Amino acid sequence: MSVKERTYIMVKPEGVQRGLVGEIIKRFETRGFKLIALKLVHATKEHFEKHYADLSTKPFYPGLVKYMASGPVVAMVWEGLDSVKTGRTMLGATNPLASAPGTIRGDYALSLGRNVCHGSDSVESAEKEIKLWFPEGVVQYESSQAAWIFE
Ligand code: FUP
Repeated sequence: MSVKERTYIMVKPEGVQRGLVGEIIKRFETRGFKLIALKLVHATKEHFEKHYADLSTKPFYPGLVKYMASGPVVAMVWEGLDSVKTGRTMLGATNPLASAPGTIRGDYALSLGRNVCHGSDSVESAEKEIKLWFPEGVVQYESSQAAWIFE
């Protein structure tokens, strides 16, 4: 059964520098998700060490953290039916060599370490990531997406 949930989506530094922010926002908006938090932030290495804590034993972790802190990222929370799983499908496989055309990575990325966009991999990670990036909370508002649009 489909459930309404929230996911954390982040445009990575090269996505911001390449001017892909609007394109990524557009894909989530037109898919039918509701934007409930958004900011441009140049976060510290310490912040990314927390964000990627699950990967701390991996050999690529130091480079990943250094890269992610090298420039601003766009942090967003999107809400809607199955947003975590659908968000991952929209992103495509982690390694752009395997990501299908039509996905964000399949359309815009060529290398694993520069794969344009992050998306939570589970509802639990989404909750943790949303708390980490938006400790101030998210905005409450009625969107134009009337309930009858969705089954
Ligand atoms: P994803 O959930 O798709 O972002 O993938 P992971 O959490 O497994 O990896 C996080 C980021 O680490 C990836 F987006 C890119 C980077 N990475 C590498 O640089 N090398 C690897 O071998 C695996 C991941």
